[in-house]
Amino acid sequence: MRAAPKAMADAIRVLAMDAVEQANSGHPGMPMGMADVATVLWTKFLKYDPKKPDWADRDRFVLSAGHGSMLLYSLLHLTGFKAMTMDELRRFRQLGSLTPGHPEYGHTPGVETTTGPLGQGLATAVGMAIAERHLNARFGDDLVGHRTWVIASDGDLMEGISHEAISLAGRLKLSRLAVLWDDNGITIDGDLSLSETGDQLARFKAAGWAVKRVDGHDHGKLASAMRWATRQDRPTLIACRTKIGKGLATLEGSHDSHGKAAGAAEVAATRAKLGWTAPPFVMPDDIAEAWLAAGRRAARPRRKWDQRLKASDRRAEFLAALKGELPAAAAKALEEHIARMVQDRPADATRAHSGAALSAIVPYAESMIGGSADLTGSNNTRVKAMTVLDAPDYAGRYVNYGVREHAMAAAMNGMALHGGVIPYAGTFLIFSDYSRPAIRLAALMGLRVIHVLTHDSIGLGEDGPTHQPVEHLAALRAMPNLNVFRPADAVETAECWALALQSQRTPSAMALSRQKTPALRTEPAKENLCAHGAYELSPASAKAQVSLFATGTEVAIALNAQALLEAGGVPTRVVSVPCWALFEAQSAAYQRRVIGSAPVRVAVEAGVRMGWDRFIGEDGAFVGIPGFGASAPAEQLYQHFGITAEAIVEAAKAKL
Ligand SMILES: Cc1ncc(C[n+]2csc(CCOP(=O)(O)OP(=O)(O)O)c2C)c(N)n1
Ligand SMILES: [Mg+2]
Repeated sequence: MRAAPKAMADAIRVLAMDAVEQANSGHPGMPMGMADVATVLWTKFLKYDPKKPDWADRDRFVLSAGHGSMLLYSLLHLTGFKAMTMDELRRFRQLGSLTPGHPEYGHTPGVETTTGPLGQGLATAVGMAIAERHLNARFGDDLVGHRTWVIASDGDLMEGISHEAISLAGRLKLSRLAVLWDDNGITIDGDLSLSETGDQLARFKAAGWAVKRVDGHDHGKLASAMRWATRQDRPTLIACRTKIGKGLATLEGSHDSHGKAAGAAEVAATRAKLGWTAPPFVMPDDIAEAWLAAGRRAARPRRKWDQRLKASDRRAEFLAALKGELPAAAAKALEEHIARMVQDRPADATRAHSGAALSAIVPYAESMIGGSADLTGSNNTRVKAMTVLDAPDYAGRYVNYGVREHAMAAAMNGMALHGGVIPYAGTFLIFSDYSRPAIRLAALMGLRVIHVLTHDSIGLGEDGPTHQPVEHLAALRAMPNLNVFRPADAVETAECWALALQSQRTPSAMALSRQKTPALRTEPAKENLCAHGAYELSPASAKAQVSLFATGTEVAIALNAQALLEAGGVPTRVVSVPCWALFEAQSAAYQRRVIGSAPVRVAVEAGVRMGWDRFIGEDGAFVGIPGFGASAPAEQLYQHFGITAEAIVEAAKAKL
């Protein structure tokens, strides 16, 4: 006997309820409420292959409401993702299981992105949809043609990032993006009306989406709505009217079903109500088989796709793009650029050096997709070879993200997750605060996403303290698995770009200056010196009495201080520290050598001291900024805040 769709949806309900019960922790309400929507999507529309979770042309499914993780884990188990055994469901939320509290990318096969912070999944999905359209334009329908489906909750849509994400998606007419909103009118504190009276459909419509509302428990109507979504020329929102905890004996529709175990009595009563007689973590054969059959059906398009790929004359190029390695020609172009910079010794802002490095690489690295949050001219992120990525021809490689830093950062995560493209984009360093939650997810997921963060200090001048980062380097450096680069000249900037592009499992933040700074690396090097994170740029004339540590534009100031100290008979060395995280990855012996044994250590950075004691010790001297900046020309500010060669000399001498 074939299992009915309702029974298939109930299978999700019961698994979610039982797993949360077993863990005595988790969120049964959302998976139970959205079980019907998910059943229709995963049995009739979603293109995926449980046997090959990373098949390139699969549809992307994003559970933006990550608290409903049991919905996704149940689907993965039921449709036949091998790793997701019943035992893993039984071990929901336990150490080392494939079923952590919220879905984690890279941890669980079939999980497309890490979700949990509400709104992130939705914005990430926008990036996936951008990548899909771009690669479709580059490689054609034969190789790339899939959809991105999102399940989002009230909370996802209340978050500010949702505004940025949906307006960007609407502007780009991302017709392959569909959002299934769990329109249950409930959040944790109770009725949605406690905190929301807005009209989501009107909001999405205003942003350029096609919208529809359906009964989220009516499989027929859901299927019609999803079919409708696949025929639109713009992104689509389907408001699925649901009851949270649908099926629960007494808690159905109540916010009490959002985030805790229902309790033994409720679970028993619910089993009775659903007519579900199987014990926990046992799936009746007919239902198990119906789900596995759905998984096999969903995978059918893959065999045809495999044949098309085999026959394609773009096969090698396509696979290389997916692999994400930089073409040899691009690496070579960057090396030649570095050699040129050593010769030419340009004195300019490091943001300009970054633009020059990009001009050298981008023509040879077709997978790189640039952009800026409305600061293109300031970030130097667009090179001549790039045309704009936009509807209807998505072949361009430059995204006008608009003033949407948060969605930009999340969209870049989506692009990197999608694969086939290498995203980078710019804003001011100060506004990394606006994109930080997405940067954190990139670090957690281990994604190659490159943030170009210009105007990196008081050196930006007259825009004043609202625009002058002081704590941002420290704050970003605190984040695990994020490489924060602050290069000092053209050569270091190009070296840092090389490192960022090579770091396939680590995002990068490039802190770049607005103001000019002289060329410092004027001798050819045998290797990428920035790869060590810190290195001795200029040795002392004799046994060093003073070690100066500096980053970015302050390295040149430290070199001037070194000249003054040396002239005064104090042997002094200068260490450039372009990337703390890479320095921490060096051997202990290398670290000791670079920190050195000079009795006096001084660090120079136009920011707060936090963290610098690692280099200079508690009794070291710090030349930087203890508080906020000020509005004035850059040179005056460096004088005003005492970040000068003379001040460094004084600080060193006071310790000698
Ligand atoms: C950025 C962020 N803030 C807060 C939370 C904690 N949180 C998890 S779910 C939720 C809201 C629940 O309402 P809804 O999104 O409608 O989900 P439902 O209860 O309907 O499943 C909150 C505040 C979070 N996960 N992310
Ligand atoms: Mg809700």
